[in-house]
Amino acid sequence: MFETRDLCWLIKQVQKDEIHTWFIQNRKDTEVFQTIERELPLLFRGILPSERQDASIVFSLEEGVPEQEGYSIDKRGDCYEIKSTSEQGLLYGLFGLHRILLMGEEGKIPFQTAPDQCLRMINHWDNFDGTLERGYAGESVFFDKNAFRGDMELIRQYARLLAAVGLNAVSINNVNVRRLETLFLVKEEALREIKKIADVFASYGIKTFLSVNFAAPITTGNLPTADPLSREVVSWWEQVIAGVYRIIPDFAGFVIKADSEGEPGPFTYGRNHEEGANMMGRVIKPYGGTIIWRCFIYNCAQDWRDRYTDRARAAYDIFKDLDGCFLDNVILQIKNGPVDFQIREPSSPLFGALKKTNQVLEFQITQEYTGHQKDICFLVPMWKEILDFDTGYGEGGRIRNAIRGNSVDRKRSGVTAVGNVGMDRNWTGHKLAQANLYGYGRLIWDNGLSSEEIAGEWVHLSFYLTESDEEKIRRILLTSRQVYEDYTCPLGVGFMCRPADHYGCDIDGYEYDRWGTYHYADRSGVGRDRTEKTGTGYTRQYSDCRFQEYENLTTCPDDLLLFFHHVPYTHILHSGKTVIQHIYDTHFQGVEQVEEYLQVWKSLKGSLDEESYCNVMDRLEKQLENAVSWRDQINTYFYRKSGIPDEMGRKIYD
Ligand code: GCW
Repeated sequence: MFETRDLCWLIKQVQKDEIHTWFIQNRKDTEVFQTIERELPLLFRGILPSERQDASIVFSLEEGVPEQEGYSIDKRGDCYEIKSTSEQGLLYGLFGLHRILLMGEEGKIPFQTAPDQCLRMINHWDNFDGTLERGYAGESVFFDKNAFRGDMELIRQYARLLAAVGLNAVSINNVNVRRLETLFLVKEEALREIKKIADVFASYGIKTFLSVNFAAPITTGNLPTADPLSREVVSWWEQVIAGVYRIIPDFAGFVIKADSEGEPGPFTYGRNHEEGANMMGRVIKPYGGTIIWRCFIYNCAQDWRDRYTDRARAAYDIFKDLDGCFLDNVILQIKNGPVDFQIREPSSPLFGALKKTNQVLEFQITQEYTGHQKDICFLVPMWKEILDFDTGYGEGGRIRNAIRGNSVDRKRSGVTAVGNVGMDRNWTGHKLAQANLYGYGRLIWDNGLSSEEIAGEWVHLSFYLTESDEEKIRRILLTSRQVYEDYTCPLGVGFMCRPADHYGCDIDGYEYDRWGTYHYADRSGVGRDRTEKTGTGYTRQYSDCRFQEYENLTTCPDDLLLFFHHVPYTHILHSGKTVIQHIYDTHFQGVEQVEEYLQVWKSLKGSLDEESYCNVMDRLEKQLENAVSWRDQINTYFYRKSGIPDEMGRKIYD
C-alpha cells in the first residue's frame, strides 16, 4: 500500500476506506505536528468497525512541563481525546491509541502513561561503507559504499518504527569510528547529509547523535596529540563542534568509545576518563549537547596463564572512583553485564554503585552473541531480568530505578541498545527478530510490562492469527532465550563461540587467546573463579548482600555458577543435578526444543503469510543445525574432559 518495506507492527491492510475526523487543539507549526497530521490517515483509516464512521480523535496540547513525554487517552462517545503537555507526547499518544485499537483493548481507556526511562536510544554500529560491525539484516540504512544512501523515505519509515514504540534518540554510526567517518566532523557536505537525516528523525521526536573517535584531532586535525588537556586539542574540538552546530543546530551530541579494543583514549596520554569526558562535555555544553561516554573498557591483551587479571572487573575498577566527577551533560554508558552481551551474565556492578553520575544502560538488540538473527532469541525476558535486578543498595536499588535515581540530571539517564535493522525487506532479517526491536522500545518506555504482554502485542500486531496460532508463536518467543542458553552457555560460562564472528560453537576458540574470556575447563572441573577468597575478587564489586550471595557456593545461583566459580563436574547444583549432568541435559533439551519449534512452525503453514512462514522456516532449519552442532561438541568435549557418562545413556560421541 503506502510503504514499500514490510512495516511489521505498523502495517495494516486497508480493507475499508472511511477516514475519521480529527482535530488538533493548540496546534503549532512544527515538524512533529506535521508528522501527526501525516500519520493520522495512514494509521487510522479502516481500523474501526464501519458502524463507527463518526469516530474522531482530538489532540490537545496542554499547559505544563513541555519535556514530559507522557500522554493520556480518554473517550467521550465516539471521540477519543489524546492529551499531553508536549507535541512529542501527542505523537506517542497517536501511536498508543493505534495500538490499543488494534489490540482490541479499548477497555484500557481512560489510559495514562509516561516513560520510565528518559533517554530511550538506539546505537547503530553502521560503517560508511555500508557494512555493519555486527549486523544480520543486510547493509546500513544510512550509508552505502562510502556515501550517504540518501533515501529519506526509508529513514522516515525507520523513524516511524522507532517512535511507534517510544524511542527518542539514535546514534547513526559505529562506535568504532574509522577514518572516513571521522571526516564527517569537518566536511560540510557530510554534515549537510547528516542534517537531512537528523531532520527526519526530529520530525518523529528523535534526537540524532554521532559517534566520534577520540583521536580525531590527530587523524583529522593533523595535530600531534589528542591529549584532552592540551590547549590545541581543546580548541580543535571547539572549532569542530561549532561547525557541527552551525549546520545542525539541534544536534544531540557524541557517543565515544575511548581506550577500548585498540581505540585511543585518555589513558594513551596518561589522563583519566573524567579528564577525557569532561573536556568534551565542556566544549559541547554551550550548545546544549551531550557526551555519552562508554564504559566498555578493558585490557584486550590478556594472558590465559594469568588467572587474576579479570576483564569483568575493568569497568568498575576504572569508573567507580570517578563517581560524582562528571559534568552534568556527560553520561556514562554501561553494558548490562561486566563482560560482553552474553546470553547469561550477572548485571554490571556499576549499577547501584555509581550514585552521582548520569548513566545509561546498554543492551544489545542485534544478535551478535545470541544467534545472528538465524536462531530465535527473544531478548525481552533477559532485559527485564536486568531492569528488575536488585543491586542490593537499599531502596531504589533495582537497576530500572537506580539508573534514573543515581543520575544527576534525570533527563540524561536511560537505556540504549545496539540496533538490529538493515536493508533486508523486513528490516531485521529474521522476521521474529522484529519482536526484539519492538519489545525493547515497549519495555524501556514501560518497565512494568511483562515479557508475555510484549510478545503478545507483537505477535498480534504482526500476524493477526487465531488465538491458538498466536499462542504458538508467543510460546516460541517466550521460551527462546532459555533454549538458546541451554545449547550455548551452561551455567553462565559464556564465550564458547567461534572467535571473530561469534556464531557457532568453538569451545576453546578463546581459551588461549588475549581477550580475557576463559572457561578454564580441566579434567576435574570448569568455571572462572571470581571470588574474593581464591579468585579474581570480582565478587567484591557488588553490594554486600550480592557479594555474599555470589561469593558463596551454597548461595550462588545455578545459572551464574560457572561465571563466579570453578567447580568439579560432580558438584551438585541447587537443582539437584551434577554440573556435568546439567550440561548434558540442557544440550539435549535445547536441540529437542528447536525440533519442536520446527514442528510448531510447520503447523502454521497456511495460516501465516507465505513470506513470513518461509522466512522463519528457513532460519529454523539453520538453528537446528547450529543447536545440534553445539550439543555434540559441548557434550563430547565435557565427556572427554570428565570421563563421566550421561546418566541417561544418550548418544555422546567419544
Ligand atoms: O561486543 C563487542 C563487539 C565489537 C564491538 C564492541 C563494543 C563495536 O564484538 O564488535 O565494537 O563489543 O561494544 O564496542
